[in-house]
Amino acid sequence: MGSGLASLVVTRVFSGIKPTGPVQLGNLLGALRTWVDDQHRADSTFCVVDLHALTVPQDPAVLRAATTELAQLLLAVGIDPTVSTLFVQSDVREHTELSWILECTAAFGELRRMTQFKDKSTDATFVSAGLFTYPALMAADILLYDTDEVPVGDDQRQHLELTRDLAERFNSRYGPTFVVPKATVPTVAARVMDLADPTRKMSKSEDSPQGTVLVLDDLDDVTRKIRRAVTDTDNEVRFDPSAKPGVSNLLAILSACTGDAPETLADRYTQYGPLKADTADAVVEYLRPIQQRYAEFAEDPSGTRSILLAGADKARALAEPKMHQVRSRLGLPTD
Ligand code: ATP
Ligand code: LTN
Repeated sequence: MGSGLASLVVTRVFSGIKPTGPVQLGNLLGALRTWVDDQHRADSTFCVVDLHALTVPQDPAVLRAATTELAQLLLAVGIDPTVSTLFVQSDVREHTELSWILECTAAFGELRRMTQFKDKSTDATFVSAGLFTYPALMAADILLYDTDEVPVGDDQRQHLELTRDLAERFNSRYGPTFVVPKATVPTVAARVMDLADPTRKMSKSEDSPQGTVLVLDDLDDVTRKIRRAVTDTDNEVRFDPSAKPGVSNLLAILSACTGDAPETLADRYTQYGPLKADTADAVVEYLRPIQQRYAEFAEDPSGTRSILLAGADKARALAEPKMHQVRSRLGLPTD
């Protein structure tokens, strides 16, 4: 294909994030920083997936505020609504409609194998049916927009595999309808680990205040948490995530902030202290401008809502015809 034609092929990117708590460093390094880059090379749509937050009970006022704050944080991180589409999932009703259809396309056994479901249901006192069928809603989010690429952290790979399977199954049963998407996972910091327990993923809804760096944390707290990160006792700086999870986590974080490979960075240190100090400084400098921009967006909630409503209009313009096609394929009324 000549270069003129190649430039006409548009790549579509879609991703989502749940308003389940304040955004943490793993969200930023594993997903959001890719979103910001992607919007300049692809037709990009980003979504605050509030319906996904409902898989566990939510206080309505807290959810409403968390949704607005998350959108403001995405703007502060660099999502530009003039080049990409930013909207709230529940503003576009087609997500729930397609979700039901994909629940009927997914097998019970497939959903039961999802590790996120197993992790989140194991110690829960109440396990909603929505927590179980959650990946079908995620697949609906993605498939409504003819998505080619889904920038996510490592923990979402399995959900993306299921999304691909559901798209292929639907296409083979009812005729070509959905683009089969693929996950794009960063080469570094795709799974940022908890600083206090580097064997588990940093997460915004887990209760680990010392192990979780929040993007809006006081910057002195950020430094303190990173300097106190759990490492091991042999004092050798080496990038080896399975044998040295704590040290490797710091190297991955520093790498994501500086652009240098973790193995190259490891060669520069002989002790943990300087590695921790440099990582803390790099994260602080990474977060500082985001925090400043967030403060500006946070002053204008009605401006934020206008951006989200305009984004929902743009999203609906794609979701409605796709849903019409799906209904027609299935023999549901379309008039
Ligand atoms: P929760 O604790 O409520 O499950 P979360 O912090 O895991 O939330 P999500 O909203 O589920 O965050 O995820 C948003 C994006 O951030 C996803 O692409 C996910 O893969 C990515 N992500 C989440 N945690 C990490 C992490 N520790 N390292 C890298 N990427 C992450
Ligand atoms: N399931 C994801 C959040 C999510 C998502 C999406 C990510 C919901 N819908 C669509 C990418 C594309 C999670 O738990 N992080």
